[in-house]
Amino acid sequence: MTERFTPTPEDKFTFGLWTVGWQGRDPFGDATRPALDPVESVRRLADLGAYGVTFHDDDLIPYGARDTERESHIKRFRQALDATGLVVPMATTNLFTHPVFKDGAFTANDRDIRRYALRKTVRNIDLAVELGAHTYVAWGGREGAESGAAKDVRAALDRMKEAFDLLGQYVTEQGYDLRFAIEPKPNEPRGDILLPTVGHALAFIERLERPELFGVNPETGHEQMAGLNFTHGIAQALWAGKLFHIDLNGQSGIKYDQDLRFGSGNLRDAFWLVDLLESSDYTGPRHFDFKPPRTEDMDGVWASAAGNMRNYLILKERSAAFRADPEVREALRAARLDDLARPTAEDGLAALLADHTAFEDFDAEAAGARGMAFEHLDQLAMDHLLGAR
Ligand SMILES: [Mn+2]
Repeated sequence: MTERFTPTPEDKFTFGLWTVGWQGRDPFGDATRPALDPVESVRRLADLGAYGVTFHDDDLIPYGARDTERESHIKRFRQALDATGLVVPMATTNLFTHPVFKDGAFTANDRDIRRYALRKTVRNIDLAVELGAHTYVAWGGREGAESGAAKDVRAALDRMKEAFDLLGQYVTEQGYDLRFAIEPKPNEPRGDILLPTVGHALAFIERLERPELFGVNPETGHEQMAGLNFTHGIAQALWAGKLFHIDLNGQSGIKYDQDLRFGSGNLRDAFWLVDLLESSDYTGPRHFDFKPPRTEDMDGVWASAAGNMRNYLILKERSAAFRADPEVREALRAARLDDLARPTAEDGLAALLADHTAFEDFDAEAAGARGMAFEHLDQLAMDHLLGAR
């Protein structure tokens, strides 16, 4: 492995315990790998050069564990963190595995289940803060429906807002330095999931009591499952000041959630994503939410985990080379990116309306005949991405 693609904690790569710990159980087949001790995951990820780990409450503490058992799981995990220097920048709640959540958690039709879901979340928020997390992810995997009359979507959104307002109130009253990142997904496991895309989530956040505490945690595959351009979604989240966290993985087009290692599937979009992220003011973790395919044994799991980071670093180098290339700079000018960055009417509305060159004397035929030179620019990007320059 080339030295320059070896990750270090400064790269801020993080992994969910549920990623390397996935045993390969899918709707059609049993587990193909043994259970993985979270302590082992922490050690192996540290050895690979990761910066941190993240968890759902039930990844760390088996569902239904007694308090004393719970404490001993937390203690072992904390000792592994201390021994390796790995941090916990983010945590989240499992509100989807147990049958109680079959119709959702914060938007379940049953009120007592909604109250239970909030208490389960609050309990894990306390643990997240104890372990040093500053971001709390909320993926509403079961918040949705398979049929029309079963879910009054407007009432469900009222309940979703109520839940997030209560959680915002809780962290504020506790004085926690913790922000929430809502993770959109269009479907799976529900037929249709509420807040299906980055755009839906951004619009929802503005209706909350404390919108400043809420941002998004977009996942590569989730946007691509909806046929959307992931990098454009990330750009809009950045533009809105709402990119609080990010889930990187790979996905081949519009199909089931593949959770392939980062760089698989749409490689061109992965290139543009790294290009965007590295030129942005996002300083948070580069979090991988992937599943090592169930064909792999444990050696394959660690190879897959390492591949995420290696691909990111390769793309980061390719993007830097693209941006530094004098021919690219010239091509960007030819494509008039500098013109796009310039306000359309910095002279004001009155001056625009009085400007005959803007309309009366404007030669739309000549302007319409001008080439945009985008293909040359894109080929330069391809050359850099493929290592041909
Ligand atoms: Mn996924």
